Amino acid sequence: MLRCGRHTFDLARPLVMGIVNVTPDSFSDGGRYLDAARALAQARRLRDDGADLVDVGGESTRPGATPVAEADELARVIPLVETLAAEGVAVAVDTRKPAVMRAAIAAGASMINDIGALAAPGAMEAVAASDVGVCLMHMRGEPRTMQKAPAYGDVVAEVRDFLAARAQACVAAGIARERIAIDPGFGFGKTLAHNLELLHSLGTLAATGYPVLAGLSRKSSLGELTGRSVDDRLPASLAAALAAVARGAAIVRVHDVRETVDALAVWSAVERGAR
Ligand code: 7PJ
Repeated sequence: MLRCGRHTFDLARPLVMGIVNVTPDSFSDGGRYLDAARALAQARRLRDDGADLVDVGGESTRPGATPVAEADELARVIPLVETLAAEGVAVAVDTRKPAVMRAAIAAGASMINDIGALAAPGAMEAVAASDVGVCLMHMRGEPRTMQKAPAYGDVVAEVRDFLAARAQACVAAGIARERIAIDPGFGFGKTLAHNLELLHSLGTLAATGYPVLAGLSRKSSLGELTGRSVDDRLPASLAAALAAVARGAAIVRVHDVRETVDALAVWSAVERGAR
């Protein structure tokens, strides 16, 4: 089970988290409203397509991205969380900022998805003071510079030990084990070789006992493997999602929810050996 506020998920079948980015349209004064309306429509579509969780993010964390101001992130994310939560959607909020976490939880969010694994001062306390779920992700460095020659001794052991330690710190801070998921953070300070080692050995992370979330959708590693541009990585993303689930991932974070749900329906039926 994974407990996320008023939503409790049975992990007997893999969960799908759909991605909604609330990104600014800077060349228009009406940008903020239009962006919000577009993000809401996208979130509803992902829900209708079968997403178990919708992940809302107001800060770009792609390699090379620069940080966003707290007020901007709040303005982008919170109205969307309020609307979706009121519609009964399980909303995850992708943020590293404690103030955004607190506002998101007050607005009805069910999960905090932190690429910084609650490292910011006050972040762990913000989650502990609530009953929402949390995804702890591993990242080496910072988005602006993280792809500049990341190096590890044993990437799988280092990522596992980091995540296990962060999860343990969360439990010590009063966050129940059933509220915690862990994520190796594909592409966050990792080369293609690192990502492949981590994906191949995802079972080592799953052996910690925490549900593992895998985010590979459209990522550049898939581009490196296939030679395809970001708009042309759906087949690669589906293969990556199935490979992750086959190695023990409990949750896949994807852009293409409808296609992923279909792929998982077939994969799961074969696993069961029955309809
Ligand atoms: C991830 C994420 C991921 C989690 C992003 C992108 C980059 N959160 N946020 N795991 N990736 N938990 O989607 O390409 O892999 S932003």
